[in-house]
Amino acid sequence: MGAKTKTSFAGKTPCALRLSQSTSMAQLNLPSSGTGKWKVTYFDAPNRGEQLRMLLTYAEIDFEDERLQGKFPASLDPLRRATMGDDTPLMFDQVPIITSPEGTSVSQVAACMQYAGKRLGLEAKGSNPAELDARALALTLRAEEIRNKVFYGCFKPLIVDKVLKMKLGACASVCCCLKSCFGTSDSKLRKTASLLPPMVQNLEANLRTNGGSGVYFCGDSVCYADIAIFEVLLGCFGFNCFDENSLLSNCPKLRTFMSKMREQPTLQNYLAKRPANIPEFFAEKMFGSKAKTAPN
Ligand SMILES: N[C@@H](CCC(=O)N[C@@H](CS)C(=O)NCC(=O)O)C(=O)O
Repeated sequence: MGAKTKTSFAGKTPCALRLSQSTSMAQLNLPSSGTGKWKVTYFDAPNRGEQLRMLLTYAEIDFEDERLQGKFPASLDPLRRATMGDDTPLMFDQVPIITSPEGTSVSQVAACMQYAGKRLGLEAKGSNPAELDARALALTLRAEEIRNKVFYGCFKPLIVDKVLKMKLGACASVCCCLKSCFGTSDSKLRKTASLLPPMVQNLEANLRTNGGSGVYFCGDSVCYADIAIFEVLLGCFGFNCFDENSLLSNCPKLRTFMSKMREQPTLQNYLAKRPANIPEFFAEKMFGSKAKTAPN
């Protein structure tokens, strides 16, 4: 295992209490190698794995926050199949993964959200649970599409720019030429940024067509999909090229959703500690100097 930092969040409800009292681990045929605590394994960054930390925090679970330290992606090597063989907890040599108190590890972040969400009582609730869960999973996968297209799409140029500047010094014309070869010119970046407004409009439509109160995305209460959407939007809104107020000006339901989520009592400490500008924070962490995060 690589060096890691463990961060515990003050939890009030031990997850063991949330397991069915009448079902033993043997009946469930679960591995018995768990630590008794939920564990999130991800890089020491507030990106794809962050929604899992937010989910467990929202549910007031005292979890192990395993943050892989060191260079990306080498810090993952100790956990990979090449190192650990079939004992690896990683199905696809990637993180995030979530590990249950009994030792079951799940890969693919949407599956992690669904698995932990359902176990912790944060499934989509209503009279048609199978349909609602399909809706929740679809929304969680949509959150990943938004992350891949918009968050990482806007983040890539920042990284390329930093790497080029580090490798090539201040040679502006070479950097400019390489940036356009890598597809990170300003026009391409604007094109990437232009993907978010229609996605936001579409989320508004999905709140409108939610059978419940229309405050959350599935039914009347917060489920794992709400956490996924909230977390990715917070990350995207951190880029300089986006202004949350104007993006949401004709999305009354999404505006209400964002403020309701921001007001959740169990997220208050977490949100207060979370960096306001995730792209800036991540770039600083990777490159250690002030970075401009996207075109204005
Ligand atoms: N589709 C996967 C994507 C996971 C993924 O790309 N993880 C990245 C970090 S964000 C990773 O582990 N990269 C290291 C590698 O692939 O070697 C998911 O939803 O979890």
